[in-house]
Amino acid sequence: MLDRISQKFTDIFRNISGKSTISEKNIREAVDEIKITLLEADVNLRVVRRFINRTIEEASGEKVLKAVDPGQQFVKIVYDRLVALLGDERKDLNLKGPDTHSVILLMGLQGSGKTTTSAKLALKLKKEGRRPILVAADLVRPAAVKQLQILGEQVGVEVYSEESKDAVRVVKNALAYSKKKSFNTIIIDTAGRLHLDDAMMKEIKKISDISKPVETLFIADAMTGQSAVTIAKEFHERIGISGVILSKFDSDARGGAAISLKSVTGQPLKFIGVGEKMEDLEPFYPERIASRILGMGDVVSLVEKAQETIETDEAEKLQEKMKSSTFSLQDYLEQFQRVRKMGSIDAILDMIPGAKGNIDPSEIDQEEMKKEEAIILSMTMKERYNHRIIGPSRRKRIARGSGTAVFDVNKLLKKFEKTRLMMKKVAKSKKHQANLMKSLGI
Ligand SMILES: Nc1nc2c(ncn2[C@@H]2O[C@H](COP(=O)(O)OP(=O)(O)OP(=O)(O)O)[C@@H](O)[C@H]2O)c(=O)[nH]1
Ligand SMILES: [Mg+2]
Repeated sequence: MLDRISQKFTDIFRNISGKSTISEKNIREAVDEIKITLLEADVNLRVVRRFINRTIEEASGEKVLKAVDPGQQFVKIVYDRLVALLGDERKDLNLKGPDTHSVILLMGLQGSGKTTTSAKLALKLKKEGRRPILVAADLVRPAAVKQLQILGEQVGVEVYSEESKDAVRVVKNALAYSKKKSFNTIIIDTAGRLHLDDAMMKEIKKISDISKPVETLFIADAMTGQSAVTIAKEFHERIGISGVILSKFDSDARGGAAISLKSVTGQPLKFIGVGEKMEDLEPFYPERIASRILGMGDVVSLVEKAQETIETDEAEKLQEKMKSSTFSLQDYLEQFQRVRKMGSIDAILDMIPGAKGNIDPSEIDQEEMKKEEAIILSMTMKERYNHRIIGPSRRKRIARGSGTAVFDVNKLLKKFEKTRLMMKKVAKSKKHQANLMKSLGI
């Protein structure tokens, strides 16, 4: 996924970071390379131009903070611009409440992944507690209805179908049926064509008029790059789409469609298809994709989030504590609480470059964290600040107070001691953020 483009960006960034100062010329050179990279990735030309101009503007005007590595500053500018291009914030489906009907209409060219995505969406929404039904409104391709029925069965969602050639009528009947059977989410799979044609547009327009979808989603095949983008735009102009799902993103090394879609159509990317299995549908997060494209993990947002949650002087104090070995169980507890503020463990692991391979998420047991937190909360302040006083009888009391066993208390104290030692080392060597996180046991 995005291998080729992220490799190029990694090379460009390696070049520019590592420089202690950057000149206009360095920026020009890096920007030129970025331009070539984006064009090679099949990003829309106008999008590239705008992106490059804004980047130059910001990079030249930017007051590079003394404390911050200028190369990093440049990377941050490129990252921020890319996030903006990808749509800034995550946009979820706009569905109505469970007591009313929400229609989701899927459209796109032949083979773009409409049928597969319909079933994936049905599964996702079912898991979220909605009552979805799939409607087979592709009556053009002979095996289309059967395909949807098979997928529907696989995800355990009913499929509405009729022996008919009139897709508009099928949809009308499906709506009545759904109301009667109290399905609240109606997902309509429509026919694709090899090219845009009037008959297809007219049919979809009619289906849209009678079903009044809350979401009209264009399924764009990531592999087709710019042509997917041009066609999405056409669909938006003629029918009006509310969002895009980018399918086959798992096979996309270039990322051109992902980068251009939002800015060319004006409509957000809502999901990405990342495989052929029914579970292979992921929410589209502009920040995560930007980081993947730039080949840097979510490191920028990790740093930002860390800054948000840890006040600067607090962070300094923590560093001091780590170095001087005064890091206490109370600090350890506060780390847990901070981690929680930063989001889930999985989200944090996603952000740390290299962590995915090196840290096994299953080792980071959220239940374990809760347990450890309960244990520390059962200690007195004196114990939290000086863990050495926690002898056998205190351990027994703490275990009782936290609803755990003495074994758990012992385990936590051992882990804490080990963490302290590692932190001391890390703080001294000012190693990578990932190491720090690792030593914190997260
Ligand atoms: N790797 C990968 N394959 C996908 C993805 N989405 C769909 N496919 C595959 O793409 C092919 C076409 O998918 P369909 O869902 O049949 O596409 P469609 O748009 O309904 O096609 P028509 O109904 O013929 O217009 C199938 O082989 C799918 O398994 C995806 O996200 N990743
Ligand atoms: Mg289909």
